[in-house]
Order: sequence, then C-alpha cells, then structure tokens
Amino acid sequence: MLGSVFILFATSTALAAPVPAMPAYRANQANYQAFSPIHMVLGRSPAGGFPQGAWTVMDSARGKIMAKGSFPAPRGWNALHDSAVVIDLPPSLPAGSFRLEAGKTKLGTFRVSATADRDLFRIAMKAFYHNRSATTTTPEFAGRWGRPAGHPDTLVRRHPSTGQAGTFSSPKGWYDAGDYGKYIVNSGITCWTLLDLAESHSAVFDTLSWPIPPGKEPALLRELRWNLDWMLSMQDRDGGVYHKLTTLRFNAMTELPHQDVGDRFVVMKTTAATLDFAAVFYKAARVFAAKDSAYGVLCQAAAERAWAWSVAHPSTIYHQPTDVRTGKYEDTVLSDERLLAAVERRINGAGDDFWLPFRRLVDQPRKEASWQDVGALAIYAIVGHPEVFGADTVAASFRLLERARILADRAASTAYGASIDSTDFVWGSNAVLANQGILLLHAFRHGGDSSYLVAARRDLGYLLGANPFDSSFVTGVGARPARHPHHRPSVADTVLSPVPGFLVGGGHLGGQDVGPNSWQCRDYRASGAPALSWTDQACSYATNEVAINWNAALVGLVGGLVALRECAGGCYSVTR
Ligand code: G3I
Ligand code: 9MR
Repeated sequence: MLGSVFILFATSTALAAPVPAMPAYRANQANYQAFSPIHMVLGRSPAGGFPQGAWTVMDSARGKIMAKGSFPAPRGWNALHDSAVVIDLPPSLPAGSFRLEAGKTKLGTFRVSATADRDLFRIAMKAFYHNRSATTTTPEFAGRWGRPAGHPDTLVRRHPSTGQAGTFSSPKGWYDAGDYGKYIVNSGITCWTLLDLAESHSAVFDTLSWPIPPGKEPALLRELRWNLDWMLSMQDRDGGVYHKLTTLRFNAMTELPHQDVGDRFVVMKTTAATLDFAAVFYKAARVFAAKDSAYGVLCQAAAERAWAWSVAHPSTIYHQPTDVRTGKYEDTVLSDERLLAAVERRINGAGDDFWLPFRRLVDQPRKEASWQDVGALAIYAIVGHPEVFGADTVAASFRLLERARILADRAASTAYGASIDSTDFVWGSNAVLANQGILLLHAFRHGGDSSYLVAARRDLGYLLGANPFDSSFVTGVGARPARHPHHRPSVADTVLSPVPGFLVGGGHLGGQDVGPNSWQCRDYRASGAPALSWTDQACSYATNEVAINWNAALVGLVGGLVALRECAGGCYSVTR
C-alpha cells in the first residue's frame, strides 16, 4: 500500500520537475569546510537519465538561495564504465545546513562547518592511538574501544634470516594495519608524512591537540614518538635496521592484541628498511631539535649509522623466508628511498660533495608517494627547502607540477571529479587518492593554480562519500561509513561499531581475498570496474583493511588543508 502511494508521488514529482527522476546524489557525508570549494556528484536516475537545466543551493534554515548554476554534461571515467554529473559550488558557503534542488525537486542535503577539517584531522590521528601496541588503551582516551595491552615485545626472537640468535626488546610502535605486525618500510612513509606536517606547519600543529596521554610535546609529536621509539629499537648495533617484527603467520581475526601470544620475530635487515629509517630520523632530528634536543641528537646519530650501513649494503633486498607468512613490503627499486634519505641528510648539513651524485635523481617523472615509491616525498622536501637545494628546486618543482597537472585535469574531466584513474586502482586505492591530494596541495603551494586545490578538495570529498558507493571510506565518519573493516580489534571486540577514524583500503580488481574459505569474500568484482570493486566485509583484506600509511595519507591531506587555511598571511585563496 505504502509502496504504491510512494510511486504515485514520485511520478507526479517527476512530471513537475525538469529532472526525469531522482538522480543518485553523492556528497561528502561529514561536513564540508566553510568558505572552501565544495563539490557533489549526481549519478544516473533509476530511469537512466542525468539532471539537466538549473540547480540551486538553498540555506535550509533560512530558505535563502546561496548559489545557483546549470548542470554540466555528464562525464565518463575509465574506472567506472559509466558517467556522472559533477557540480562545483563557489567557496562562499558559511557554516550551516543546505540542500541542492533542481526546480522544486530536492536532490540532497549537506552540511558545512567552520571546523570540518580540524575535526576530521583529530579523529584520523586518534586512529593511531587506537593502534598502539604494548599499551592499554584506556576508556579516557579510547572511549568504548579501550582494550588491554598486548604484544609487550620485550622478548622478541631474532629469526634465522638475521644470521643472529637470541632475543631483544622492541616495544611500542603502532600495529601496521588490521594485523598486529610492525613493519619498518611502512612506518617509514607513515612517520615521514606526519613529521612533514609538524616540520612545515609547526605554528598550526604545535597547538592542535586531541585527547591522548599527556606529555611535554604537542599531540602530533607525542603520537609520533610512540612509533619512533619502536623504530629506534629496530636498529641493530651495526646500524642496519630489521625489516619487520611479526609472528610467523597472521593470527586469528577473533583475537584482541592481548590474546595473540604467539612468538614474535624480527626478520632480516634490509636496505629499504634502513634507508626509510634514515630518512625518517634525519627529519625527526630537525623536528625534535627545538622540543627535546637530546632526542633530536639521538635521532641524528641513528640516521647517520643507518646511512652508513646503507652505503656498505646498497642492495640487500627483502626475501621472505619460507616459514614466514606475514606482510612482505618487498621493494626491489631503491633509488627513491636512497634519494629521500640523501635529501634529508643534505638538509641536515651534508655538503655539496655528498649531494652531487644524487642530483641526477631529482629530474625524473614522479607519481604520488606510496610505501614502495617514496620519490615524491623527496620532491616535497626539495621544494620546501630552496635555501638548501638552490637550482635543484627548479627541476623538482617542474616534476611536481607535471604530475599535479595530470591529476587536476582528471579531476576536472571525469565522473565523480576525483584525480584517480583506472590504472591507479591498486590495493589501497583510497590511499593512492589521498596521496594524490597531498601532491596536489604541495603543487598548489609551490606555484600551482587553484585547480590543484579544487582537485585536492574533491579527492577528500570522494573519500567521505562523493563516490559510487555513497559510503564514507572513513570508519565512524559520515552518515553511511564503512562498518566492517578488516581490522582485528574491530572484529574481535564486543562493540558494534568499528574503531573510528580509519581509512579503509578501497576498490581494485586484484581479488586476492575472493574465494571459498571462511575468511574470504563474495566476488565483489562483478562489474569489472575498479571503482566499483570494493566490499564492506571484514573478510576483505584486499579492499577493506585499514593501515597506518593509508591513515597518514588521509591525515596528510586534511592536515595540509588545515595548514593552508590557517597559515600566516592567509595563503588559502582559490582566486590566486
Ligand atoms: O609491484 C607490482 C607492480 O609491478 C605491478 O604492476 C602491480 C600489478 O598489480 O602489482 C604490484 O605489486 C603489488 C604490490 O602491492 C605493490 O603495489 C601487488 O600486486 C599487491 O598485491 C601488493 O599489495 C600489498 C599487500 O600488502 C600484499 O602484499 C599492498 O600494497 C600493501 O599495502 C599490503 O600491506 C599489508 C601488509 O602486507 C600486512 N599488513 C596489512 C597491510 C595492508 O593490507
Ligand atoms: O589478515 C591479513 C591482512 O592483515 C593482510 O594484509 C593480508 C595480506 O597479506 O593477509 C591477511 O591474512 C589472510 C591471509 O593472507 C590469507 N588467509 C586469510 C587471512 C585473513 O584472516
């Protein structure tokens, strides 16, 4: 009965409006930031059409028109095999509740807040606290998700691949992801990205705080130190750094940290881990110099010993021993890690003679950063330190802007308005998108035009709901967030909602987790479109896991936006 009334109503509305039937409305489900570029997406209506004619944005409380325009033509996207209509609003909306209308038809609602970016930054940073190893996360700071301490890691065994025997202590650190391993390579890009916010925008991040255990440093550095302390313990006496610290196999999904009591091992030292470590600690030495000079000195010394080891062992590649089944983070191309460590060492005072052999690595095509390819981070560091790199900043800016142009053009021309395309949909595609947003912000800051900033905002909007799934990819954020991440604490605890603040992996066609076993999933790739190949199931480690490097990308993007808005001199201007 109700159904037929609804159909009659829907039909008469459709006849009265210029839109044939309600198109699918997709928007940021958290808050948009006030006075910032805002975009939303309209997919096909059930009848297959797209909206045409005029749209208006109404202030819901005051019934006042705040913006208006015409629907552009739908645009295709190679990741979707379909089209959609993207609407851009001018960066003039204040805080409030709004609705998008076409004629008399309400297409959807959205909210704008003066603190949207800061709020998201805090919740995404809190996720690192939730993933702390070797400590109780208390209700005071973790709310409903508080849990007992697990993995003290005070008696870690050296795996035979190290060529050493015995045990040593390697406590603290963040769990890498939905598993309880701790991996240096992935900690590298994660800590670098967070340290970069602290270094480049200390005025903002020295004062932005959120509830975590107290200490004398700003919250961002306190959280970072939890993992930096662990990383320091992974350096052997000869300066080399163990690749990872894990059990031999992944433990059960149903175990909380304290229930996973299997032996933990460090596996062989590698050049990739040692170079990533060096890059992080050169940077940490600068960041901590003014806050805790003794720690800063310690970081510099650790970085120097790591650098020396990497020179003596230029290509010790990770080989997964046959009895070890946990994450590999294997990387055979080390020129990007070498460049990054060299750049950070150069900033800390290494002279011209040292730098000369690395200059040729600057002027090369670059993509956004990933755990495997950190070259973009070196480019960000070079353009951020013109006083050190002089003429090399020209080549670095050129490569930065070259990639940013490609990304901004995609954002301006494809359905859903995001900068990612089908070839970038790999395991962790949501973080590819977030890292693209970070690259766009660096480009905007270093000579780019406003289209780069608009594209970065669209990337964030995509992650928060303006995507084909109408889901927020950040747990606990938005009206319809991912609810079943592949995250052991979220699966094993008794709380209905998952631990909040985590960016889940995102769609791709790999299908590594598809199959008949109990922890494998339905085949979510039926459409053949990578942007549609995601499933909100806890089994889906290939599309729905969480990871510290992915959260760092989210934090880097939203933190970059916070910094741009709040930096001295009001550097945030879309009309530039
Ligand atoms: O490098 C090749 C590239 O040459 C090729 O063109 C491309 C085609 O698919 O594949 C590339 O390799 C991929 C690799 O990541 C590098 O991007 C693999 O297919 C892909 O399976 C691999 O996925 C990694 C996954 O572990 C499996 O090893 C993810 O990047 C990585 O984020 C993920 O990390 C896991 C840890 O191992 C364990 N902890 C959880 C964490 C998150 O899921
Ligand atoms: O849970 C594991 C996840 O953290 C990893 O990213 C993923 C890929 O290395 O592997 C998951 O573990 C699965 C294993 O690889 C295959 N059997 C099912 C496991 C999930 O319980």
